[in-house]
Amino acid sequence: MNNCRGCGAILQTEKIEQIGYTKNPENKLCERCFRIRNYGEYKTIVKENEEFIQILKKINDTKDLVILVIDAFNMNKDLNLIKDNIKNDILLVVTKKDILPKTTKDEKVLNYMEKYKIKFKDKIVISSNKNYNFDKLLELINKYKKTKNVYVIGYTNAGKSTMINKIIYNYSDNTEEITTSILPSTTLNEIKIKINDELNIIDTPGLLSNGSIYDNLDGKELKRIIPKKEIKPLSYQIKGKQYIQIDKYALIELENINVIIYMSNTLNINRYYKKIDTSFEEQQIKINNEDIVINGLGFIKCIGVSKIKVYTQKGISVYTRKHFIWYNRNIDFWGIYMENNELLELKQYIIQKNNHILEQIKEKNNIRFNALEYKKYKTNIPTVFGTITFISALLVASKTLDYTTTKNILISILPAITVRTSLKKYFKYQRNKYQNQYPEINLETYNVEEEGKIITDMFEESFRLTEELGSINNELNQIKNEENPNQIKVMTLTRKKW
Ligand SMILES: Nc1nc2c(ncn2[C@@H]2O[C@H](COP(=O)(O)OP(=O)(O)OP(=O)(O)O)[C@@H](O)[C@H]2O)c(=O)[nH]1
Ligand SMILES: [Mg+2]
Repeated sequence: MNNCRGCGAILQTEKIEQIGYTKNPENKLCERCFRIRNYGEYKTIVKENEEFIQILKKINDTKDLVILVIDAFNMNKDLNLIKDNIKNDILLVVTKKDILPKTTKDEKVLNYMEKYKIKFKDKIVISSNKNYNFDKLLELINKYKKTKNVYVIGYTNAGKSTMINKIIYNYSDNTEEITTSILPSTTLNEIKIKINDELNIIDTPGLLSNGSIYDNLDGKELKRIIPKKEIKPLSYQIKGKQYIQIDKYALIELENINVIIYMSNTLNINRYYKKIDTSFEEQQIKINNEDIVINGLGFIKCIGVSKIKVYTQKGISVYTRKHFIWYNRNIDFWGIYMENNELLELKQYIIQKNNHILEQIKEKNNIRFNALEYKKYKTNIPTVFGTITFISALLVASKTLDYTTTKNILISILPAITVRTSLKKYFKYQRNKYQNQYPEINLETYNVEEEGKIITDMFEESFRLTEELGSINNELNQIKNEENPNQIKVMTLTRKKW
């Protein structure tokens, strides 16, 4: 009997419920692959890691190059199973880059992989969906392969088969296609694909991750949990005790900490100020500027030191790791405060970079935003707070409003007023400055009515600016960790506040 060309299972005509079943032994695909491809119907298969370990051992007996595929969004806690069983040369491929925020740099992602303590021949970041970096990938495969055969291994759902399909499509006359799907254990056995006379790529079934949320879910739910495109992170500043409910999958109890949630944007994520009842199992975690990973669901970047309670279904693995993403798009403004001489060089670099961006902005003959200059015009928060408190006190005293309403109004308008007042001051300064530089444009025509629009423009520019400066921010954060943690403060205001 032949193997199914979609999943590798041995074709059989006897047992409908078992893998590899097909009505007609002449078929190239089993019934399950046919249904996944033509009707998007998923059938879960329960596999054991033991089978996979046998495959690893077999690979270990060869000299063949191994490509280890890791899902950038759903990385593993460790890779001990692979480390213990494979001594071949390994090329590391981190895939699904398209899901990470655009500002995430490949280099940073690859450096992060050092934590696995495996000596890779080389490392590369790709995206099969965006066909990103495949020429380079093929170059590396050709450079490091010792024989014609190259094995592709990794955890289930990492994107191994999708990557191989892209290689076939890009570089081969072969028209075969391996079955891929959102369900774990899509590939069931080895599948050898001839790319050209010099190269065969061998797909393998994926390892199962312990305690993954994937295990308990059907195809429909997996589609909601697994992000398909760039995730837009959600930021929360938690004051006191608050609760964040992540759809029906998790509840998190937080206290005095800032968090940024990196999860699929199709999930319903809500913040509550009162305790929510849950039948889920509690896990307590001490956090010191780390990520919390909920296996399969995503991760939460925690900025601060605190104790956190995570409630999930029994058996789901929840653990901490060092921050994976240093910068998120939701940050509107940030100011850098540096005192130390050792950081002067870096400061120079920022100013240069900033000037370069300013040059580009000037080219457009427009009033735009400069984060470093804006810093000088930032309104002092205590001043605004004091003013508003005074007005509120008057309102409460004159019985116009009650205390709670006043407090809520205060909290909701304070950040907006602070930023707006600062922007107005900054805007005025910019107008004068640019009027001198560009006498031919009559900046006075930007009157009060238009100011709103211009401020919006400035925000747009500031998003781009912060994105550019985000990469510098990475470096700053690293220096901050290694040197003195108090030397740099990063001030953030989130877009949501507006
Ligand atoms: N966004 C995004 N999704 C991807 C990418 N590559 C694969 N996927 C998706 O990830 C899921 C799993 O892909 P597969 O190629 O079947 O994964 P696999 O590693 O072969 O999984 P098993 O065969 O179960 O071991 C599918 O829903 C793919 O569409 C990518 O580059 N970007
Ligand atoms: Mg597969």
